[in-house]
Amino acid sequence: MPNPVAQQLAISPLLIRERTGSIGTKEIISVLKGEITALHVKQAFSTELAEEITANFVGNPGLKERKDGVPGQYVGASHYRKDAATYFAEAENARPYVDALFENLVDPVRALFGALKRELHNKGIELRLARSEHGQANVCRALSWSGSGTFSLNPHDDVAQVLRAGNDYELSAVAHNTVAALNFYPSMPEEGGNLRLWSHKPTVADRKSQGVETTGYPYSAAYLEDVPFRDVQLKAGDIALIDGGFVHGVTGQSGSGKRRVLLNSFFGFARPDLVLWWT
Ligand SMILES: O=C(O)CCC(=O)C(=O)O
Ligand SMILES: [Fe+2]
Repeated sequence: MPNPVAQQLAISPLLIRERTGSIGTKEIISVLKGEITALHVKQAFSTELAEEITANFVGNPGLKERKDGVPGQYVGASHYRKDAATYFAEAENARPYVDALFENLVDPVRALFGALKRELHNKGIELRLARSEHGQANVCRALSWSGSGTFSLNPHDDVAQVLRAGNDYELSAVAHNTVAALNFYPSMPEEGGNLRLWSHKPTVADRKSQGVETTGYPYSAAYLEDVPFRDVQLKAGDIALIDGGFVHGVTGQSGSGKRRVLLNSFFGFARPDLVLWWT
Protein backbone atom coordinates (compact mmCIF):
# COMPACT_ATOMS: atom_id res chain seq x y z
CA MET A 1 0.00 0.00 0.00
CA PRO A 2 1.48 3.40 -0.92
CA ASN A 3 2.49 5.44 2.08
CA PRO A 4 0.83 8.86 1.76
CA VAL A 5 3.35 10.55 4.05
CA ALA A 6 6.48 9.18 2.34
CA GLN A 7 8.49 12.11 1.03
CA GLN A 8 8.66 12.25 -2.70
CA LEU A 9 11.84 13.99 -3.69
CA ALA A 10 11.31 16.46 -6.53
CA ILE A 11 13.32 16.15 -9.73
CA SER A 12 14.36 19.42 -11.38
CA PRO A 13 15.79 19.36 -14.91
CA LEU A 14 19.48 20.21 -15.37
CA LEU A 15 20.07 22.83 -18.05
CA ILE A 16 23.81 22.74 -18.67
CA ARG A 17 25.56 24.91 -21.27
CA GLU A 18 29.07 23.83 -22.29
CA ARG A 19 31.42 25.56 -24.67
CA THR A 20 35.01 26.69 -25.22
CA GLY A 21 36.24 30.29 -25.01
CA SER A 22 35.87 33.24 -22.68
CA ILE A 23 33.02 33.67 -20.25
CA GLY A 24 30.48 36.43 -20.98
CA THR A 25 28.43 38.57 -18.62
CA LYS A 26 25.09 37.73 -20.30
CA GLU A 27 25.44 34.01 -19.56
CA ILE A 28 26.59 34.73 -16.00
CA ILE A 29 23.39 36.71 -15.54
CA SER A 30 21.31 33.83 -16.93
CA VAL A 31 22.67 31.53 -14.17
CA LEU A 32 22.03 34.29 -11.63
CA LYS A 33 18.41 34.52 -12.79
CA GLY A 34 17.97 30.73 -12.65
CA GLU A 35 17.46 30.43 -16.43
CA ILE A 36 20.20 27.79 -16.71
CA THR A 37 21.57 25.41 -14.06
CA ALA A 38 25.22 25.47 -15.06
CA LEU A 39 27.66 27.01 -17.46
CA HIS A 40 30.92 25.18 -18.23
CA VAL A 41 33.47 27.22 -20.18
CA LYS A 42 36.48 25.19 -21.29
CA GLN A 43 39.91 26.79 -21.72
CA ALA A 44 38.60 30.01 -20.22
CA PHE A 45 42.02 31.08 -18.89
CA SER A 46 45.57 30.25 -19.93
CA THR A 47 47.71 27.31 -18.84
CA GLU A 48 50.48 29.72 -17.77
CA LEU A 49 48.11 31.64 -15.49
CA ALA A 50 46.69 28.36 -14.15
CA GLU A 51 50.17 27.07 -13.30
CA GLU A 52 51.27 30.28 -11.58
CA ILE A 53 48.12 30.41 -9.42
CA THR A 54 48.59 26.72 -8.50
CA ALA A 55 52.21 27.34 -7.45
CA ASN A 56 51.06 30.34 -5.39
CA PHE A 57 48.47 28.12 -3.67
CA VAL A 58 50.84 25.24 -2.91
CA GLY A 59 53.54 27.56 -1.55
CA ASN A 60 51.15 29.96 0.17
CA PRO A 61 52.10 30.86 3.78
CA GLY A 62 48.35 31.14 4.53
CA LEU A 63 47.54 27.59 3.37
CA LYS A 64 45.53 25.77 6.07
CA GLU A 65 43.76 22.50 6.78
CA ARG A 66 39.97 22.78 7.10
CA LYS A 67 38.69 21.95 10.59
CA ASP A 68 34.94 22.30 10.01
CA GLY A 69 34.13 18.72 9.00
CA VAL A 70 34.81 19.17 5.27
CA PRO A 71 38.15 17.52 4.37
CA GLY A 72 40.37 19.87 2.40
CA GLN A 73 42.99 22.62 2.39
CA TYR A 74 42.31 26.28 1.76
CA VAL A 75 43.57 29.84 1.45
CA GLY A 76 41.03 32.53 2.37
CA ALA A 77 37.84 32.47 4.43
CA SER A 78 34.59 30.44 4.29
CA HIS A 79 31.35 31.75 5.81
CA TYR A 80 30.16 28.12 6.21
CA ARG A 81 29.03 27.53 9.83
CA LYS A 82 30.40 30.90 11.01
CA ASP A 83 28.67 33.97 12.39
CA ALA A 84 29.25 37.24 10.57
CA ALA A 85 31.76 38.62 13.08
CA THR A 86 33.99 35.53 12.79
CA TYR A 87 33.73 35.28 9.01
CA PHE A 88 34.48 38.92 8.22
CA ALA A 89 37.36 39.03 10.69
CA GLU A 90 38.82 35.91 9.04
CA ALA A 91 38.33 37.42 5.59
CA GLU A 92 40.27 40.54 6.64
CA ASN A 93 43.10 38.44 8.13
CA ALA A 94 43.31 36.20 5.07
CA ARG A 95 43.33 39.03 2.49
CA PRO A 96 47.15 39.22 2.08
CA TYR A 97 47.22 35.44 1.43
CA VAL A 98 44.38 35.64 -1.11
CA ASP A 99 46.24 38.51 -2.82
CA ALA A 100 49.39 36.35 -2.82
CA LEU A 101 47.58 33.80 -5.04
CA PHE A 102 47.71 36.42 -7.80
CA GLU A 103 51.03 38.10 -7.13
CA ASN A 104 52.22 39.85 -10.32
CA LEU A 105 49.29 38.35 -12.25
CA VAL A 106 46.03 39.70 -13.60
CA ASP A 107 43.52 38.12 -11.22
CA PRO A 108 40.91 36.43 -13.47
CA VAL A 109 38.28 36.32 -10.70
CA ARG A 110 38.56 40.06 -10.06
CA ALA A 111 38.44 40.67 -13.83
CA LEU A 112 35.15 38.74 -14.08
CA PHE A 113 33.78 40.55 -11.02
CA GLY A 114 34.70 43.91 -12.64
CA ALA A 115 33.05 43.04 -15.96
CA LEU A 116 29.88 41.84 -14.24
CA LYS A 117 29.82 44.95 -12.06
CA ARG A 118 29.87 47.20 -15.16
CA GLU A 119 27.17 45.16 -16.94
CA LEU A 120 24.86 45.17 -13.89
CA HIS A 121 25.53 48.87 -13.27
CA ASN A 122 24.15 49.57 -16.77
CA LYS A 123 20.94 47.86 -15.65
CA GLY A 124 20.73 49.93 -12.44
CA ILE A 125 21.95 47.04 -10.27
CA GLU A 126 24.85 47.35 -7.84
CA LEU A 127 27.35 44.49 -7.46
CA ARG A 128 29.62 44.56 -4.42
CA LEU A 129 31.39 42.39 -1.87
CA ALA A 130 29.36 41.45 1.21
CA ARG A 131 30.44 43.42 4.28
CA SER A 132 29.66 44.21 7.89
CA GLU A 133 31.09 46.37 10.66
CA HIS A 134 33.72 43.63 11.07
CA GLY A 135 35.08 43.78 7.52
CA GLN A 136 34.53 42.80 3.93
CA ALA A 137 34.52 39.51 2.00
CA ASN A 138 37.38 38.60 -0.33
CA VAL A 139 36.81 38.12 -4.06
CA CYS A 140 37.56 34.39 -3.79
CA ARG A 141 39.03 31.58 -1.70
CA ALA A 142 41.22 28.74 -3.00
CA LEU A 143 40.46 25.13 -2.14
CA SER A 144 41.77 21.62 -2.60
CA TRP A 145 39.48 18.79 -1.48
CA SER A 146 40.96 15.75 0.19
CA GLY A 147 38.02 13.44 0.83
CA SER A 148 38.73 9.85 -0.20
CA GLY A 149 36.44 7.31 -1.82
CA THR A 150 33.54 7.95 -4.19
CA PHE A 151 33.70 11.71 -3.60
CA SER A 152 36.54 14.06 -2.77
CA LEU A 153 33.82 16.58 -1.80
CA ASN A 154 30.56 14.99 -0.68
CA PRO A 155 27.19 15.86 -2.26
CA HIS A 156 25.78 19.09 -0.81
CA ASP A 157 23.93 22.29 -1.67
CA ASP A 158 25.26 25.82 -1.17
CA VAL A 159 21.94 27.37 -0.08
CA ALA A 160 21.47 25.90 3.42
CA GLN A 161 24.60 27.66 4.70
CA VAL A 162 23.31 30.97 3.29
CA LEU A 163 19.78 30.52 4.61
CA ARG A 164 21.28 29.73 8.00
CA ALA A 165 23.70 32.64 7.96
CA GLY A 166 21.44 34.61 10.32
CA ASN A 167 20.17 38.15 10.56
CA ASP A 168 23.53 39.72 11.21
CA TYR A 169 24.58 38.71 7.68
CA GLU A 170 23.28 40.84 4.82
CA LEU A 171 23.90 37.89 2.52
CA SER A 172 21.20 35.68 4.10
CA ALA A 173 18.65 37.50 1.87
CA VAL A 174 20.29 35.84 -1.17
CA ALA A 175 19.06 32.39 -0.04
CA HIS A 176 15.61 33.26 -1.39
CA ASN A 177 17.08 33.78 -4.87
CA THR A 178 19.67 31.83 -6.87
CA VAL A 179 22.95 31.30 -4.99
CA ALA A 180 25.44 31.19 -7.86
CA ALA A 181 28.75 29.39 -7.27
CA LEU A 182 31.65 30.42 -9.47
CA ASN A 183 34.61 28.06 -9.79
CA PHE A 184 37.90 28.60 -11.64
CA TYR A 185 40.06 25.45 -11.94
CA PRO A 186 43.83 26.18 -11.99
CA SER A 187 44.81 22.53 -11.50
CA MET A 188 43.08 19.20 -12.12
CA PRO A 189 44.17 15.58 -11.50
CA GLU A 190 44.71 13.19 -14.42
CA GLU A 191 41.49 11.36 -13.61
CA GLY A 192 38.28 12.14 -11.76
CA GLY A 193 37.64 15.29 -9.74
CA ASN A 194 34.63 16.05 -11.90
CA LEU A 195 31.74 18.18 -10.77
CA ARG A 196 28.63 16.02 -10.40
CA LEU A 197 25.25 17.74 -10.54
CA TRP A 198 22.09 15.97 -9.43
CA SER A 199 18.63 16.83 -10.81
CA HIS A 200 17.38 17.98 -7.43
CA LYS A 201 17.03 21.25 -5.50
CA PRO A 202 16.36 20.38 -1.85
CA THR A 203 13.71 22.29 0.09
CA VAL A 204 13.94 23.12 3.80
CA ALA A 205 11.76 20.04 4.48
CA ASP A 206 14.10 17.84 2.40
CA ARG A 207 17.09 19.07 4.42
CA LYS A 208 15.29 18.48 7.71
CA SER A 209 14.48 14.91 6.66
CA GLN A 210 18.20 14.33 6.01
CA GLY A 211 19.47 16.06 9.15
CA VAL A 212 21.35 18.67 7.10
CA GLU A 213 19.07 21.65 7.69
CA THR A 214 21.80 24.05 8.75
CA THR A 215 24.66 22.81 6.55
CA GLY A 216 23.23 21.32 3.33
CA TYR A 217 26.11 18.83 3.71
CA PRO A 218 26.41 15.89 3.17
CA TYR A 219 23.52 14.17 1.33
CA SER A 220 23.71 10.38 1.57
CA ALA A 221 24.06 7.95 -1.33
CA ALA A 222 20.70 6.45 -0.31
CA TYR A 223 18.95 9.83 -0.57
CA LEU A 224 20.35 10.44 -4.07
CA GLU A 225 19.96 6.87 -5.29
CA ASP A 226 17.13 7.47 -7.76
CA VAL A 227 18.11 10.99 -8.79
CA PRO A 228 19.55 11.41 -12.30
CA PHE A 229 22.89 13.25 -12.45
CA ARG A 230 25.42 14.61 -14.92
CA ASP A 231 29.19 14.96 -14.60
CA VAL A 232 30.90 18.11 -15.80
CA GLN A 233 34.33 16.90 -17.03
CA LEU A 234 36.82 19.54 -15.97
CA LYS A 235 40.34 20.42 -17.09
CA ALA A 236 42.80 23.00 -15.78
CA GLY A 237 41.86 26.41 -17.22
CA ASP A 238 38.09 25.73 -17.13
CA ILE A 239 35.40 27.75 -15.38
CA ALA A 240 32.17 26.27 -14.02
CA LEU A 241 29.33 28.46 -12.83
CA ILE A 242 26.41 26.66 -11.20
CA ASP A 243 23.13 27.25 -9.44
CA GLY A 244 24.33 26.15 -5.99
CA GLY A 245 20.79 25.17 -4.99
CA PHE A 246 21.15 21.93 -6.96
CA VAL A 247 22.89 19.09 -5.10
CA HIS A 248 26.48 18.81 -6.32
CA GLY A 249 29.74 17.15 -5.33
CA VAL A 250 33.19 16.28 -6.63
CA THR A 251 34.00 12.74 -7.79
CA GLY A 252 37.00 10.82 -6.42
CA GLN A 253 40.41 11.63 -7.84
CA SER A 254 43.26 9.52 -9.06
CA GLY A 255 46.53 9.94 -10.90
CA SER A 256 49.94 10.41 -9.41
CA GLY A 257 50.88 14.00 -10.09
CA LYS A 258 48.59 16.97 -10.15
CA ARG A 259 46.29 17.97 -7.32
CA ARG A 260 42.87 19.56 -7.79
CA VAL A 261 42.79 23.27 -6.98
CA LEU A 262 39.91 25.66 -7.45
CA LEU A 263 39.10 29.30 -6.82
CA ASN A 264 35.55 29.64 -5.53
CA SER A 265 33.14 32.52 -4.89
CA PHE A 266 29.40 32.84 -4.33
CA PHE A 267 27.06 35.60 -5.47
CA GLY A 268 23.37 36.35 -5.85
CA PHE A 269 20.58 38.91 -5.66
CA ALA A 270 19.99 40.23 -2.12
CA ARG A 271 17.47 42.75 -3.55
CA PRO A 272 16.30 43.49 -7.11
CA ASP A 273 18.88 46.31 -7.24
CA LEU A 274 21.74 44.62 -5.30
CA VAL A 275 23.93 41.59 -6.03
CA LEU A 276 26.26 40.49 -3.21
CA TRP A 277 29.49 38.51 -3.62
CA TRP A 278 31.24 36.51 -0.88
CA THR A 279 33.10 33.29 -0.16
O1 LIG B 1 35.23 21.84 -6.22
C1 LIG B 1 34.22 21.98 -6.90
O2 LIG B 1 34.21 21.75 -8.13
C2 LIG B 1 32.94 22.43 -6.25
C3 LIG B 1 33.15 23.24 -4.99
C4 LIG B 1 31.90 23.43 -4.20
O3 LIG B 1 30.88 22.88 -4.48
C5 LIG B 1 31.89 24.34 -3.02
O4 LIG B 1 32.96 24.89 -2.68
O5 LIG B 1 30.81 24.53 -2.44
FE1 LIG C 1 29.23 23.69 -3.40
